[in-house]
Amino acid sequence: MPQRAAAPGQHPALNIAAEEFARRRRQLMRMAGEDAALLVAAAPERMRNADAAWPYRQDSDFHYLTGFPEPDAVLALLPGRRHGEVVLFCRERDAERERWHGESVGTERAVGDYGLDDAFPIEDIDDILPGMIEGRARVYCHFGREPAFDAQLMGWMRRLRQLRGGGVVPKEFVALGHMLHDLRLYKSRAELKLMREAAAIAAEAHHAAMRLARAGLREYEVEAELLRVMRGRGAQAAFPPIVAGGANACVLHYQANRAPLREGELLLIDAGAEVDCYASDISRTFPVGGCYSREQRALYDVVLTAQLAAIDEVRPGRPFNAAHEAAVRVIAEGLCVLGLIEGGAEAAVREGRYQRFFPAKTGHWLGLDVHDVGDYRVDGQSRLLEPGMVVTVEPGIYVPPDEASVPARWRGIGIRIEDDVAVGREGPEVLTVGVPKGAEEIEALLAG
Ligand SMILES: [Mn+2]
Repeated sequence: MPQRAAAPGQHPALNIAAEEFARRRRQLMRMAGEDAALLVAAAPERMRNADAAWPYRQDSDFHYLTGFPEPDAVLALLPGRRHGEVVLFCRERDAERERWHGESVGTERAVGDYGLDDAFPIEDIDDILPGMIEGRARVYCHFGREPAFDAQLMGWMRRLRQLRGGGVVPKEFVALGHMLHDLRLYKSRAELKLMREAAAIAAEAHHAAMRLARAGLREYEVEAELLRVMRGRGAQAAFPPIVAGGANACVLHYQANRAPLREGELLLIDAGAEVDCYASDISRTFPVGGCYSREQRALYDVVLTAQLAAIDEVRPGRPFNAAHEAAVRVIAEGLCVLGLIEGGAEAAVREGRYQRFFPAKTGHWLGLDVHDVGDYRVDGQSRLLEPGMVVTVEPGIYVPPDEASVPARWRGIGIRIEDDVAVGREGPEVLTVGVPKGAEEIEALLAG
């Protein structure tokens, strides 16, 4: 990926200042302690077939700590090291390679542009890194994820032992995830800014999709419209969009996107944009043809009421799970009132009978990953929300097309409404306000 020279203190092509990346690394080193080493690898390039690679996406942890965009790189954090604590191993510049694959950053520019202390060619890592780890008590890294990295790590330990006089091998390997992922859970102002941008672009894409969708089109034509808007704004899709007409909406992770849209059916779209590696995630469900039927509208209003009740729980001090519990209550009540489940709502919740129509959870952390990192429970208890955390709120009702326990008119209706919500000091901040979700607002938009 070509890199322009960066303005001082600023990453090239990034909205997050070099100082913020440096702060994250310092925080992590402080948590790990003076006698630790931390190793984080870039995402490997993955081949689709022969010499055609899958589109490259940097590893989120590596990005979080460096902003460095290339594969074939390893970050070593070495707290207290006299010659520099922050060391990157990366590709050296190579004219022949660049002729085929484009410009790379190279060790020289990496130091200046990314605020590192030192950079070495990745080819030399086996010779250099073991000596840097020597004498440290603990190594923090991910293991059991990338077989190639696991093997490399063991190789470095073997080398360490072979150092002149016999090197001191670290006593402990510690999983880096817990510490690092806890940092990633709290979004900074700059991160929230990127997430608002990712949300705004996804909102625009949903708008365009709503305007385009009509009977006779294929689901993939609507998908193309979503992608057109996202790519047109310089963003990527954060995940393959779900464009699910009619009963396809009852398949929670529907991927085929090739059925024709039919008049009178609902269309569920779940699509998000990614901006500088930060994701958004929006779902809307609207009628092909412009008007909700009576049954569709009844279920839609239940889901919307549940979603609003759940969003209201996204506040500092509330447990993560409170939003889900609020949504479950509203959905169970709604399903009872409409006669889709028998008996009282309380019993339906207690016995889990609502799960036949709402089998999912109401949300997840959102950030660099769509299903972002971070523990949902602490000491067995649902984690309390704090300012800077971001969650999705996405209740739904899905009546399977073969659900014999309900009258036929309800069958095959699938509805999800999803917004991205930041925990603000004052309360919930909905990042995805750009797309209407009231049934009448949506009908007005479709009529326009
Ligand atoms: Mn989601």
